[in-house]
Amino acid sequence: MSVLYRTVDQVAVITLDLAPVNSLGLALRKAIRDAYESATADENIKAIVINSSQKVFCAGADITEFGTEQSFADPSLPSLCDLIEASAKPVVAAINGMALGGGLELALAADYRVAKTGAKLGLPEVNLGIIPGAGGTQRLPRLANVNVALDMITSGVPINTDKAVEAGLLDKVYGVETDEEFETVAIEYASTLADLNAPVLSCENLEVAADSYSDDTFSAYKAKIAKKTAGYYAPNRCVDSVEAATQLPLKEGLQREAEIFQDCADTPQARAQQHLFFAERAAGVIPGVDRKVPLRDIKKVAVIGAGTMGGGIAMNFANAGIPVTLLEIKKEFLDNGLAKVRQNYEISAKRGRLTEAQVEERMALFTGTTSYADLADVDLVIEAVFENLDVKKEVFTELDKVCKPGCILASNTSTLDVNEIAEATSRPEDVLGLHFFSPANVMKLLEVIRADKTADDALMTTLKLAKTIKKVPVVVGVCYGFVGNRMVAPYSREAFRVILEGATPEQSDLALTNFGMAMGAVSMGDMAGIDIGCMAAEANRETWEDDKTYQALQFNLKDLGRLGQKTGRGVYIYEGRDKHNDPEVLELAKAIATENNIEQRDVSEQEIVDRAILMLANEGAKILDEGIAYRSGDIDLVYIYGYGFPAYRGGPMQYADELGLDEVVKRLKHYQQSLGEYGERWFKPAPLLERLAAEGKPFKDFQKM
Ligand code: T1G
Repeated sequence: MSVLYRTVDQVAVITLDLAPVNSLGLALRKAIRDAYESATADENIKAIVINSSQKVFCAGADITEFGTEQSFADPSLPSLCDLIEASAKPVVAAINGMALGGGLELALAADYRVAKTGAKLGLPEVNLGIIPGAGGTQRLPRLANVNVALDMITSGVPINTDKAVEAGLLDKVYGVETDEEFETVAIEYASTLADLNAPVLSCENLEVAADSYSDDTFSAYKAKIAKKTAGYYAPNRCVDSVEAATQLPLKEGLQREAEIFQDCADTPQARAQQHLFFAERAAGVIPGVDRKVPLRDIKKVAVIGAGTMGGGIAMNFANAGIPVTLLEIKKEFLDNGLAKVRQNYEISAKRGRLTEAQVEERMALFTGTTSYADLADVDLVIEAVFENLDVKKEVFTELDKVCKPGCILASNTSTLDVNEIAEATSRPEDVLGLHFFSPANVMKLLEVIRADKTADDALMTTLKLAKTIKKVPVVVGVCYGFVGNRMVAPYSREAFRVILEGATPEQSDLALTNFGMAMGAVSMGDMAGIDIGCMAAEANRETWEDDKTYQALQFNLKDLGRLGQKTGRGVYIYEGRDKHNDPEVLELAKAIATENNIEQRDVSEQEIVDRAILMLANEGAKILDEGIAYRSGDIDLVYIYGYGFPAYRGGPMQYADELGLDEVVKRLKHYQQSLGEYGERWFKPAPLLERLAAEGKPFKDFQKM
């Protein structure tokens, strides 16, 4: 059953009982309607309570139904809310936990709302590229006010019970321990309401508080969120729908909301963001590994190397309340590392993100040492030393000697072979890679490198730990650059190559930022360091040395000592935070072009986007085919959370799926021909891409094992 129904002292209790989150699919909607109609038809029933048997109250509409007829099949969620709102008997929504999306809308249609301490109320539809579509944009501004509605609906961020009471969305909050106690007090409250003939409320009789908005409220609000929501379609539509609540009676407002909902629902952005919702959850499923494998206990962590990466990595654990030991070979380096960590926390405190007390609490979780012997009782060690295989092997040999059995030994390497590192120990089953992205305490992506002998429980333990430290973990296989850095090579190659062909660095960057990338590849190269990019290319020379123009501009700049931001000059000239084009670089590019018979021309924005972005998808196809990533959604998560790919496009693989793989092949083949020898060399469609395109299948249908 998806709904439990019982009566207690003339109060009907309708309990949503569909694990794990009471998602409001058609079956549950029907069950709620049937139970509700039984309660309204029963003359002995004087009030109705709607509550939940799950840890959440309700997670809203069933997202798996989106795009199917079931999503709107009768009773649709809007019609169910209208039915509840029309009740002649008082209906109390008893919110025990998260009430999100349609779950909150159901509660807003009730006459009264009570909550258990710790519950949260939110309308996160905007994160799925849509707007609340079951009355949220019409009832919330009426029950609370325009500002509360705009903030909740355009941000998608839930509010706690204090804020909900303040906004007028909750009538009571109970600090009871158990759901049983909560149900009892909710029933008593409903019974009292009925006995007192408390009014049965309907938003139909409610106007939006006139003093909570003015003529320019909505245009001003759009301007206020413009920077944060740049490129996204749904946030402004959320504002439009809330505005309709101030202009139309409820019935017409609900119709307007439905129109705007539909306008958002069938868009690439909505499909992209819903794809990412499921991709994040699917990334935790590792083929052939039992999700319920007993996990190792991680109580204490150590990080080897107190540099920028090591310190940042360690902060993640302290932030989660996990004691962390920082090890450095020299006391001076250790002290510098700990001072840098404290400085980072103090900057957060200055910005109001932390209190001074919290800074001290977190620093108290740090211990520093220069002796490996102090790592004897830790449960996980993360090595973040110099990116050199021999150095890393030495560290792992030492760790193998001192760390207790079962301690997980992880390398933060960004490119090296984790299998070789594992072989430097007597316990390869305990070894894996944890590739953090700089700044390690900020970037959410964590590539978890599963080596050939990594034990399942070690792998699943790190996936759970990643969530504890608020990272988005993606399991990847062993190859040069794993997934993210391997794909960034051809992407960046194209972004620089177009400069040799006549585009300016600014045009290259602008094409990609207009596409939605957080930063263009040329600026990213300057920020990471031109020498770093050259070093990575050198490590892979055998893959490109037949192309004399490969990273030619970067190698020249490196030889000129122009290493990017850190030296004030790279591709661009840097004056403080300002960045300027440099005519010298254009001259250098032209000289390289002439030397290599590259004809300079105007390169369109679309061509730059096609070449760089479709190179990501093409390399991603190879990665899928080699089993380095389990599914295309995993690759998308890497690019969304590690490389600033816009979520409203869903990631490089989703973007290719949305274009259609046959179109992707067509465009790659166009460049294969139009770019002469260079095109022939670099634009061959990956075999898996061609295969799926021929079968008319998207990347998302492919899973290697
Ligand atoms: N629909 C379908 N499945 C859902 C779901 C949903 N709304 N929410 C969660 N799941 C699945 C999820 O995929 C996972 O499945 C399992 O439940 C546990 O989820 C008209 C149209 C509630 C905070 O956006 O934010 O209402 O991987 O791992 O960490 O206006 O789930 O086990 O197979 O996330 O405890 C708006 C989405 C919908 C809320 C719980 N609602 N969910 O987090 O568990 S649109 C949302 C969440 C809407 C109306 C509109 C979280 C959670 P599996 P989980 P959790």
